[in-house]
Amino acid sequence: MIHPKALLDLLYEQEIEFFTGVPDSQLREFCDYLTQTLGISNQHIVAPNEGNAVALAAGYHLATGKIGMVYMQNSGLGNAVNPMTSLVDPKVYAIPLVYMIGWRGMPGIHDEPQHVKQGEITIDLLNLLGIHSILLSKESTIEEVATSFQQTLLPALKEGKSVAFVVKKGAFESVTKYHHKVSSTLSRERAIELILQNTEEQDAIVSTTGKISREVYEQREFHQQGHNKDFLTVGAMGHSSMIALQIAEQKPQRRIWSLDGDGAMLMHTGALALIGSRQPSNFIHVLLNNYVHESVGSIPTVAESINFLEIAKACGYQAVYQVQDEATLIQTIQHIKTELGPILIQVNVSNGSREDLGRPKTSPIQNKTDFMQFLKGSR
Ligand SMILES: Cc1ncc(C[n+]2csc(CCOP(=O)(O)OP(=O)(O)O)c2C)c(N)n1
Repeated sequence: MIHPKALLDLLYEQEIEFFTGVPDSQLREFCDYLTQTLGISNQHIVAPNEGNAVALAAGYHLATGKIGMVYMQNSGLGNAVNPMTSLVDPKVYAIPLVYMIGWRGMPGIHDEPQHVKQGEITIDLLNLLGIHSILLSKESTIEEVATSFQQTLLPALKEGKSVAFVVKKGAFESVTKYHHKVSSTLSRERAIELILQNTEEQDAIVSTTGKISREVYEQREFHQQGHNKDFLTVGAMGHSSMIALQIAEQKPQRRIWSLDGDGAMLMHTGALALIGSRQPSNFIHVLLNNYVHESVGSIPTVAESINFLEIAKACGYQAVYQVQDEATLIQTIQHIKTELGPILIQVNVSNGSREDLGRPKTSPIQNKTDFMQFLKGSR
């Protein structure tokens, strides 16, 4: 195992002192240590998406001549491939970067369905991208990592190529957990429970990636309601509101609830502009805002420094609401029953979740089949 400090020291020796990315649970110790040591600063920026992080590190290099590090879960490679191939690649600007990539869905290790394909192709994809990588695992020592870094990664960086640390589960020693304080006392799961219990028979739910979808699933189990009204966007972070938008347009007689997180909404904020421009009157966007990427730790998003309500209004949403207690949430849900969308309800929720939160037991295909059957019922 490697202590995050030892790895950071190794990077500092090479003057790698700029860090940006989107957090991952498999990189939790590293991200926590980084945030504790550097805060959110001009040395450490949490990017809206992984492609943005690559571009930030490219800008850093242009301005300083130095190399930056981009951290991400391997699912973020999808967001990053475009700037990796058409910006920093040696065939374009040859801007060297060091990636740190959490390897979910590693073949041979059980993981959730959304990680399986990406896990299978991660190493091949890095090879295709021409990125030299070294594996960090439970068995790794910092001495070995330092040697491989010197022997294989450093020469590639000097040629303008990018390199990667690919991180298996348990590679990092534990550190003090970073916790970002949020003032709300309403839990995200309770807010989800209240929403699900106050929707109408024909309403459909599309929930975002991470614990929001897990909590939707658990609340349906708890209330013995079945899962056919909910589409759980288990992967494709940041895209669930677009799934919801098209369902709303194709099923105008139903109300469609898009349950989003602040991290997900920031990842692809252009979605708000499209929702506003399409004007679906049956679309209710719920932002469960805890100001952090809670599903993978407690690293903050930039949600605290922006106003989602104003953004939604400017994009053309018909009405926007902000709530932070149970009574107001219920009142708002009742109130909007006669209102036309698109509507945004920002629910300020606390930062945290149940230790024993489960994972969906139905497969994604089963979820899709049941949900489509439910939607068939009426327009
Ligand atoms: C493209 C991509 N990057 C990163 C992840 C890892 N990931 C899963 S959930 C999550 C955090 C989501 O944060 P937010 O939308 O604010 O919801 P919260 O967990 O705080 O409720 C992250 C970073 C992912 N699944 N996909």
